[in-house]
Amino acid sequence: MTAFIIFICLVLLAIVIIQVGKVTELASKIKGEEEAQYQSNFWNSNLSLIFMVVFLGAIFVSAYYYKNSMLGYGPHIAASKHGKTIDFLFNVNLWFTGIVFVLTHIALFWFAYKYSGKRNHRATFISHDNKLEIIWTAIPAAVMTLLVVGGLDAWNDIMADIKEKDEYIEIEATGMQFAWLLRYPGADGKLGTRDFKKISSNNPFGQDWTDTKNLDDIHASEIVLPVGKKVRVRITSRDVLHSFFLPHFRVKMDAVPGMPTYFVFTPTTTTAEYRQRLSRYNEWQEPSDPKDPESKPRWQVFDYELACAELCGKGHFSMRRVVRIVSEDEYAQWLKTQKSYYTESIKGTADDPNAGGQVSAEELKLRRETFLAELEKVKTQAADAGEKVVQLGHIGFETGSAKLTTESKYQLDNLFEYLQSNADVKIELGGHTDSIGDAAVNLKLSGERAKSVADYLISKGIDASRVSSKGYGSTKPVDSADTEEARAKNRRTEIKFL
Ligand SMILES: [Cu+2]
Repeated sequence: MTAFIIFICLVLLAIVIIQVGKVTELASKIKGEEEAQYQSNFWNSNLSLIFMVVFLGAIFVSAYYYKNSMLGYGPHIAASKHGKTIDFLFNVNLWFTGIVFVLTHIALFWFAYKYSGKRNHRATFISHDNKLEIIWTAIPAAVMTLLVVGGLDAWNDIMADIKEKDEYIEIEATGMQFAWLLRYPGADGKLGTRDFKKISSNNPFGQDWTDTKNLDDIHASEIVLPVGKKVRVRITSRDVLHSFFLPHFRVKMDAVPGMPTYFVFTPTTTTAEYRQRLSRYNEWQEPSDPKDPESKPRWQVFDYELACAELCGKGHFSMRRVVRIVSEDEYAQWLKTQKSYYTESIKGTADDPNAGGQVSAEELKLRRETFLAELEKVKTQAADAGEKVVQLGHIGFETGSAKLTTESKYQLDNLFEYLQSNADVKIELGGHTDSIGDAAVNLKLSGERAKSVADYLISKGIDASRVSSKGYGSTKPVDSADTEEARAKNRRTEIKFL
């Protein structure tokens, strides 16, 4: 029994010895791992400090490197009045967030370095600190308020509509898949009314041709604007959402079907000035066509552009339009070369509800001025210069009849007015036809037509003794050629001073 107990004791002793060895081994193992942990903490904290320097450095270097490609920097300063405000606000925000960004990143990596796990270091624990809470709530709140109030103020300024006394140009941009349709108001300065039901291939805006404001409206293929003048763009859409975007002017406004929007801005830099500005930068000296080193440098072919900033479909990219900012003189000249869409494409066609009976106020004014000047010139010409004859244009008769068309009354009223204020003038109205048809019939019709003109004037109150009429038929052609053009010239009514 004693031998058995001794044996058990020896076994237990052996177990204890083994266990103690194991524990020692384990303890030393743990000790080494901790050492390894501290070692790794040391490397991580130091490397993160290096990372911070490289990271922040790269941010500053890349910002500096690309500064000439960013709107608002280098050559890309805003080309509109409010654009400068927007750029300023962007910069203020960039500075505030930039400073915070840099400081928080420095703090983040510095803390990781400074408080990395080290031997004999213990973490402390802060449960709550009122002062700290107040500081980090109050400072961001104050900064945010400053930014928001400043931004709101600028926003109200930028989005304000035209005021009553303002002098401005109003143009219209209509987005469609896939183009911008551009409309100018013409000489009267007013855009005519539209009705979507009237939209057709001949009438892309759906203009109402019975509205005289529409008659001088211009359809333009590019935006041309004078520098320094306030512009109001009326923005609409014909189909889906588009967005009217002039990046260089910091103008962006959605074009919403059924809901016209607008944007008011004042361009401050002409295209030529902007190109000049770009020419001072090396990257703008590169050839405009990368495949052709002989092509013009990029700055010379630069143009402001209108884009669509809404992904509106497959052909979205093709909505680009060129925008040209020019001097006031150049603008006036360009405007003169633009033709009224009504006069060019609608007048006299089946789409014209006026059938020539309605003429825009501007055109009437022009007709009147030219006509009165012509009358005055011929009246005062030297007696030996031959017969004093003026063509009475812009009047017409219904086919085969002596009945005057509605449109005729405008020019007849001008003549009436002239006779009224020149009491010494006596005239003969001569009717002329072309040589087509029976000569006797032509003679009779020309006489009747001249008479109906005379009758009109007499009915308005001109003394019958001052206005006579005579039909010449085809006996006095002004052009004897056998062409339709010549015949059209020969069909005429003349005013002869007696
Ligand atoms: Cu679009």
